[in-house]
Amino acid sequence: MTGEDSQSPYIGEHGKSTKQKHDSRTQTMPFLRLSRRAIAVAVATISLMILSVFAVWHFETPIFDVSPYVWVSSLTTGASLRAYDGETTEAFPLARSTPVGDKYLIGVGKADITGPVVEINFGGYASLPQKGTGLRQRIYARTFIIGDVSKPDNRIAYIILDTQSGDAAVRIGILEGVAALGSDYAMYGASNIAVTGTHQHSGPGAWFNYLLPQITSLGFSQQSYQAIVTGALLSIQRAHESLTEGYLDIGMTNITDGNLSRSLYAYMANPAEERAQYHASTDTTMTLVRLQRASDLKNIGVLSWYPVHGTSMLENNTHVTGDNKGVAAYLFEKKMASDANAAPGFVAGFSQANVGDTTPNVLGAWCDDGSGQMCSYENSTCADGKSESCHGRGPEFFKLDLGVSSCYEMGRRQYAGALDIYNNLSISSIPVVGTSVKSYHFYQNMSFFQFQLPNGSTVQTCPAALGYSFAAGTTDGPGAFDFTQADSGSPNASPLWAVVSNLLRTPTDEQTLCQHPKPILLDVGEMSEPYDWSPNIVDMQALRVGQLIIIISPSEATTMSGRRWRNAVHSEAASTIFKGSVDPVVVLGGPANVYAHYCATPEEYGIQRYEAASTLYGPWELPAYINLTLKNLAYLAPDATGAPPVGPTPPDNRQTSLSFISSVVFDGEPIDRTFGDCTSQPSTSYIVGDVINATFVGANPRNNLRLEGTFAAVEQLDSTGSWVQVRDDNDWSLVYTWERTDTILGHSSVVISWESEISAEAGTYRLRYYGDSKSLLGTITGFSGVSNGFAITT
Ligand SMILES: *[C@@H]1O[C@H](CO)[C@@H](O)[C@H](O)[C@H]1NC(C)=O
Ligand SMILES: *[C@@H]1O[C@H](CO)[C@@H](O)[C@H](O)[C@H]1NC(C)=O
Ligand SMILES: *[C@@H]1O[C@H](CO)[C@@H](O)[C@H](O)[C@H]1NC(C)=O
Ligand SMILES: *[C@@H]1O[C@H](CO)[C@@H](O)[C@H](O)[C@H]1NC(C)=O
Ligand SMILES: *[C@@H]1O[C@H](CO)[C@@H](O)[C@H](O)[C@H]1NC(C)=O
Ligand SMILES: *[C@@H]1O[C@H](CO)[C@@H](O)[C@H](O)[C@H]1NC(C)=O
Ligand SMILES: *[C@@H]1O[C@H](CO)[C@@H](O)[C@H](O)[C@H]1NC(C)=O
Ligand SMILES: *[C@@H]1O[C@H](CO)[C@@H](O)[C@H](O)[C@H]1NC(C)=O
Ligand SMILES: CC(=O)N[C@H]1CO[C@H](CO)[C@@H](O)[C@@H]1O
Repeated sequence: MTGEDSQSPYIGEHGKSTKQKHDSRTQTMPFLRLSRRAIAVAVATISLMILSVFAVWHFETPIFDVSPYVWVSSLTTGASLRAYDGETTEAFPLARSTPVGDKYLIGVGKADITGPVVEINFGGYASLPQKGTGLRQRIYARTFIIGDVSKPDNRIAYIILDTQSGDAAVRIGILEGVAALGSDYAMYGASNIAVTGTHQHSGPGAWFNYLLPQITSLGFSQQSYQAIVTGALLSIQRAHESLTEGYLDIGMTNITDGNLSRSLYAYMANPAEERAQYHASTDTTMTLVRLQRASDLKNIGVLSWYPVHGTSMLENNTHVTGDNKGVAAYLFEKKMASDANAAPGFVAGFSQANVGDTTPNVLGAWCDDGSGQMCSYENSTCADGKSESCHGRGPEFFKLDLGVSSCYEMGRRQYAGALDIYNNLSISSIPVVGTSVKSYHFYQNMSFFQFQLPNGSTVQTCPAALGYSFAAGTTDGPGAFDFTQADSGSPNASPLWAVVSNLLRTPTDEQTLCQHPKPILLDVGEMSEPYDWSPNIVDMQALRVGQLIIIISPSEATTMSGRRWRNAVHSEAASTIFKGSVDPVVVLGGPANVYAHYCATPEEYGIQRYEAASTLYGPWELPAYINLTLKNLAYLAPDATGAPPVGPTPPDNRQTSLSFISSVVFDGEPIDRTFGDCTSQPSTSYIVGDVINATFVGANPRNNLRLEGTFAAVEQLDSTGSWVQVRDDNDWSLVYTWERTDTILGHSSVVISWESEISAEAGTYRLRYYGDSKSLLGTITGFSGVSNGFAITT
């Protein structure tokens, strides 16, 4: 089968033998007569086959089990106001009613990035069976542009993607796209565009630049990649076109029920004196910046940072969502649509922070083996000594709805915290002052990068490698193999993986020593066939607006890593850039620009739980990131000129990536039916809170992503007798599910399911489905179908 996704340049034509290289590493490989490239292709294929076998064991049937539920009417209540958590900065200045900060150029933009919602593996859990079957909530790019009024070329563009992370391929695509927009956009580029991900785990994958995260998605999908890049560019254009003068104000709050440490055992390895400086084992502070335009003092957006994993939607969910941060943004934007102080087109950005060891599964990790026990503290195992039955529980886990209700609740908590801050900003805030807007960016090669620790010792980082505990996964998504966390490296662990790991690459002695005490499972940084498995080159970037400094992290920094990094920047910036004039506010955003897995502290690294096993560049990764950030901080000074050397160019694998993803062949209509026919009608009446379903003759949604549009809609009959659309794909309550019912004849069905909210108005409604079918000749034709009307009563 050929199609847009079937680029396989290394199969067949390039598969012939090339000259042998007999170094110490290839000699450990059993297939000496094959080229390394052929071996790599074979191994990649074998890995996929092995993974599919495991997949069949783990998931016998397509999973879909969304219990009807009614969510809290949180839009009006919110949480009670909480005291500001003073752990990061000084107290608020006095109350005021007019802006006192400096003026900046400000602009916000939002655009749809929802790629193929079916038949594509989700990015995040790296779980082969987790392929999309539909959509609960569209995902977005949200861009915040801030510029210097007097030097308008000095700008930053902070992009938040509802994706697992930033990525090297996506970043290159965005930079190319911005360059093509012409001279109006000449001030945006590598230095000042930050591409961050919310770290959700329920969106289409297959857009990653490097091979390792492509394995479960069967390679690279041009369609999935392009949806993100196109939407990100549109959000930049919208933000750029909305630029106007305005003010920035910072507020903070303490959201104590929004996260939990999922690796407390590792956290406790950090020095006691250091831990004693903090009241909790995760950061509970949300920092929020409000963008207020000067013309009418209306607010155009908010941009916040709060650390919590986007793993509320569980590994067995197969509907696209923005996870808890997607919910928070949805609720906030919806609330602002009727807020007198908010401008039309208000954009709410909920950005990820030092997320590494946090979990939204705040009730802790439990063994689903009938024992009623919590998982072990040290290595998150259950009575059988394995991690597979250990699962973190969200606040509404008992609903057994694949995480839907817990996700909504964890999003609501962040929304409520942000709203608290927002509502208080007119009373008190930290106004952003100092007109300069600065940034720097460079690429850093992490392979054997030597530098000095503050105590003078010289240490180095290493080529990327993943330890044994990587394969164990986490309590948010346990690994499918019998690896455990905090593994000593002499495993009873799956011999399969040991074999695959040796086939792939035996680490050099230098690498083994460098990564010590990590037992290396996958020496990904030294594997470049058929193309690089993981990044060795990372993006180092920081942005500054007034006294706000944003560290852009390529890795998921753990709680303590984020604190050390922020504190180091805070004290250096206070004494060098600001010279005591104003107290800097330092936040960390990521994972951004490239996905460089995790960043644990050296002490946590010694424990080798998942986060440390996934700290790619060895024990000194965090000190290296801090060294590189501080060394370049002077580029953020008001009078700074020039830029750091660009550094080595990372590989661009967009054209060379393998793909085993098949494209849509065709869609067929059952006899006597046409696309869009409603084959199962809703009842004639319901009570608010009921789940209302309709089934339609469907077609594959990959034929047309309907970006900026919708697959599903609820229409209400208004007083003039017209049908008005009142819900669409953006609404959490409206769920689109696609199912292939006959592969040979190309039949499929679509269920539109409205989990009507208790706040829904009484009235007459109907459900509509928008689809696009593909003929045998490849022509794609749009259609829509509608259900009978039904009444909702209170
Ligand atoms: C909001 O303002 C009130 C009164 O000044 C204060 O008590 C409360 O802590 C503030 N809340 C936040 C989130 O800043
Ligand atoms: C933040 O919340 C935690 C947990 O309730 C509490 O211990 C801490 O004192 C709060 N921080 C501040 C500054 O109030
Ligand atoms: C989904 O996974 C959770 C564990 O994380 C489990 O409790 C639940 O039973 C699973 N649901 C289905 C339908 O498999
Ligand atoms: C990165 O550094 C390693 C070790 O010094 C070197 O072998 C490699 O060529 C470098 N990569 C690039 C792209 O410069
Ligand atoms: C970073 O390391 C270099 C040596 O590579 C050293 O000269 C410098 O002092 C270090 N910077 C910081 C801030 O630790
Ligand atoms: C410097 O600190 C590192 C990390 O704590 C430690 O391993 C090393 O021994 C120290 N070096 C000296 C000279 O104290
Ligand atoms: C997990 O931790 C327990 C308790 O420390 C220990 O007995 C067990 O050996 C550990 N398992 C592995 C595989 O490391
Ligand atoms: C509605 O459709 C969904 C998705 O197919 C299904 O899980 C659910 O059971 C249906 N609910 C009702 C009330 O028919
Ligand atoms: C470390 C910490 O602050 N943990 C809190 C996380 O959230 C739960 C409730 O959801 C609290 O009970 C914990 O104290």
